[in-house]
Amino acid sequence: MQPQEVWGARWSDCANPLAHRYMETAVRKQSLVCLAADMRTVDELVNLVNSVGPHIAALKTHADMVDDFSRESWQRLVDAAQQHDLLLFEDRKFADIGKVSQQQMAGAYDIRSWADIVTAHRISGPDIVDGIAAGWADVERIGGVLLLAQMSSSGNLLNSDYTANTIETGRGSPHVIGYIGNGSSATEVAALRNKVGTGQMIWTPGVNLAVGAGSMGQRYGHPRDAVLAGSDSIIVGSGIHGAENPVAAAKEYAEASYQALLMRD
Ligand code: S5P
Repeated sequence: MQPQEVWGARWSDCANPLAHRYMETAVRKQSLVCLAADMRTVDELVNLVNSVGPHIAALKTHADMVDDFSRESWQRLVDAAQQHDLLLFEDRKFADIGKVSQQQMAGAYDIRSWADIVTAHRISGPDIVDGIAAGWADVERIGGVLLLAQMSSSGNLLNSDYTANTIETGRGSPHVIGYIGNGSSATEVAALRNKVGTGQMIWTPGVNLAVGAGSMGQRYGHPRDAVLAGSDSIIVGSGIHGAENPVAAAKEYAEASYQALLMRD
């Protein structure tokens, strides 16, 4: 099947080329899984990506939790992501003023040079998006921002007014490819989709085949329910890297998410 048949309005209405790249990869691999590769060493990261790579459509990192991060060691992960046709998504959750965010795209991690997607909070004001985009422009690259419109953790402060303001910031921005939604609640994802419309993506953490409470306030919903409610990518961490057999787990999440996409109107 062609991506436009599978994705319908999402394909035709999402203008951003990065969104199309993700959607094409997802169809080719029959997976909406973004792997949250929360590992502490580059070796572990590269091994995990090389084993589950065929079953995932994007790769999310937290570079600042990696003990042996260096520009040289990280290049091995960037190469692995490229080999598996994965957009590389640094979950930096920027939250400072625009000009500081621009500088934080550089620095020791030099996120601007290798990340295709980053996350940002809306809390400091709408200019954070321009700051991040300026960071990419400094190295003549273009990337996409996912704004945190909801969170999966219990007790978070992102209420529905905040969500509405976040969508207002992102709507029509050439730099905002979509939003992070709360995958643990199909009701919240559906409400977010309703506000966002069809023109931008929603990526959802807080999904696990074992639904319920996770550790330290994390909450989990079923990947199928998140996708049916309007999620375009399920962000899965421990469900895959914490499984006894990560490859088998990645296949299960891929199948659950892709079947749900095919069922979605
Ligand atoms: O609200 C959020 C937003 C994000 S990006 N809740 C989250 O859990 N995340 C991220 O998703 C978090 O940083 C982690 O990398 C991943 C969830 O991991 P899991 O092990 O709970 O699946």
